[in-house]
Amino acid sequence: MSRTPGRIFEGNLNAKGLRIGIACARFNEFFVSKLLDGALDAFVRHGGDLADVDVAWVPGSFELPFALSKFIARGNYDAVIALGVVIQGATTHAAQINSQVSKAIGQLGIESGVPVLYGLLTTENIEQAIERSGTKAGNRGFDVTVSAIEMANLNKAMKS
Ligand code: INI
Repeated sequence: MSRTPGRIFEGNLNAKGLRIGIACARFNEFFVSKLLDGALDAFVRHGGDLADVDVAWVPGSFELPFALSKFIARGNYDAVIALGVVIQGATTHAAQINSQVSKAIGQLGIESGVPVLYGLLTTENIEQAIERSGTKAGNRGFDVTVSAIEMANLNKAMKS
């Protein structure tokens, strides 16, 4: 017996008319600026208008949830994205930032009703950061922006 579901909700990858806010951590800016380049490239290549992207810079990844919540409070974004790079050092500092920030970002996404996307690189070393910010493992900023476009459109679809 074949089963037919009711409605199936999906977000398309068309960024035309979407507005997004991108929070960027200045710590490890060398890599974060590459992630931002990738994010803007993805948005434009999917039909978005650069003028519809706002960017907020914060000192480090720990401050990303604050900027995301400010974007959300402005009320005019279809999705918001966090970009940061946390590289493990000799202490547990990076692990503490990662756990705090991933929890806070996840919580914002659940509570706000606005899609919140996690575009942080959490790497063991600089080489892994290089690989994921525009070289052999792609560009995490590009990938997370495609997901943001999909989630923004899914959110619109699920409202009707
Ligand atoms: N912030 C990062 O974005 N990446 C890091 O690797 C990092 N490390 O390793 O220290 C980092 N620290 C700064 C932190 O995010 C805050 O800006 C700072 O603690 C002030 O609150």
